[in-house]
Amino acid sequence: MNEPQLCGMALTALDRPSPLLRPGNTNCGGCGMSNLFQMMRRAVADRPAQLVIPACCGAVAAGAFPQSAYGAPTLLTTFASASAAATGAACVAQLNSEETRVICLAGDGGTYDIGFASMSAAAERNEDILYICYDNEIYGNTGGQRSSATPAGAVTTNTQEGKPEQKKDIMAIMAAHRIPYAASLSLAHADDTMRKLRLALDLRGFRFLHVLSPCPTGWKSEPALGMELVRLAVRSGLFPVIEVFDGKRHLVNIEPDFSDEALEMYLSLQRRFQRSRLKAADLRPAIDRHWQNLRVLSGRIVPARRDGQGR
Ligand SMILES: Cc1ncc(C[n+]2csc(CCOP(=O)(O)OP(=O)(O)O)c2C)c(N)n1
Ligand code: SF4
Ligand SMILES: [Mg+2]
Repeated sequence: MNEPQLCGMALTALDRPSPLLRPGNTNCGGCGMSNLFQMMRRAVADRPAQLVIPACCGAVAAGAFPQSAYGAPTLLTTFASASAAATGAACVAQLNSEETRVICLAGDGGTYDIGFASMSAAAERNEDILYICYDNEIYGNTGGQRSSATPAGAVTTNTQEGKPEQKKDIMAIMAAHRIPYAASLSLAHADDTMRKLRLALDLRGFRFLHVLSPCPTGWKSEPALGMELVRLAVRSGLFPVIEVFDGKRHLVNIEPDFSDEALEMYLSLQRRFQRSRLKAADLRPAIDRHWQNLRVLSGRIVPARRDGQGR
């Protein structure tokens, strides 16, 4: 008997029948993760690839078996087992002398919180995995609870007055694992993002990419404004676009202008910050401290500010 036609589902890492994430999936309009997949598709091109996705909106987007929105073989896992499953897939590819890129795609909940232990362990073992965290700063799939990636002041379903704690610095945490490559990606800066995606796909060992991923549903923002929000986050210095090689060599890829106007705009375009009435001046000291540290790490002299305080 013939095998059933699995509705165009990719069966091997060499299959690339259609986009990595097909249209008509369940993602909300304006979802940053959908944009990321369009860029990943172009970066992956004809490289053999396999996806590993723990619980998150990306897992729901796959749809119900035997259909799949993904144009690559996809393993959906529990939070805790994603990096372990990706390790297994990478080992099998190596044993079979296959060039398969194993891409683990997880949300901030799966990365910063619930899947952190196995992700950290895979990074420490330097497994041959490209791990991509799309960070919408919320547990989006379960209705919008806080994660440790949620920024201070953001209202979520379980931080009704705005989250009191700061966002974790995941790039510093991953750099401390001394993995071959860690980079933060701005979806609004396509050239830089495509370069980093291709580089990360071709490197070996554990590579970590951190993507700020607009979520109109959780951020209470207009779906059409996602890329503008990312641009404002980068311009204001809120989201540093950097890369770190072997946990040592730090490079700043996009220089912000540290505009308070951009920061105000970023806050005002998202209703999640409305209740805490956050202003640029509330965030600026922490942004300055973070950049001061990045300047030291990247070996750049800290330029004096006009007010003489240095940045
Ligand atoms: C161990 C465990 N705890 C909780 C859940 C419920 N759960 C499913 S998806 C999700 C949120 C995931 O958030 P994130 O990883 O940021 O992805 P997003 O939904 O934002 O895309 C949660 C809490 C679960 N599936 N397993
Ligand atoms: S809830 Fe947010 S992350 Fe999830 S599909 Fe919708 S826009 Fe995307
Ligand atoms: Mg999330």
